[in-house]
Amino acid sequence: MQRIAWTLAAAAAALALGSVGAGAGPEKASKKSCPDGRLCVWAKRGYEGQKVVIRTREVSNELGEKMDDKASSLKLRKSGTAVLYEDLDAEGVGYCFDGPHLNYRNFKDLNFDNAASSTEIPAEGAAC
Ligand SMILES: [Ca+2]
Repeated sequence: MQRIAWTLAAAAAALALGSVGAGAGPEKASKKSCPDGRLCVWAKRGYEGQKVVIRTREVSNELGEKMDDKASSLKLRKSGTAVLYEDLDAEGVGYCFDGPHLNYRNFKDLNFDNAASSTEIPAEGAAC
């Protein structure tokens, strides 16, 4: 039992050292990263600026409530398709972003910059 405890402590110490030792890099990277199982949307192209992290697959107005008409890039770390809608409650024009592990760095290319207000992440694709 003692040995197991020591091993866990060593592993925890190694993890702590790892994050400290890497310096300022990880903090900057984390602003641009997106955790597994989430859709992350940024206010600026290239995964910069304010970030909204969405978990639910259901229609959600979280994006519109926190960052309405500002979305400019996204990462999808979830299976299925992320759909971003122009208006709240999945209304208006919708754009599909297929996953998993999908990145889209500039909505301007879609003529959909600074427009999205709601999201949905159907597991089995979407019609758009
Ligand atoms: Ca909108």
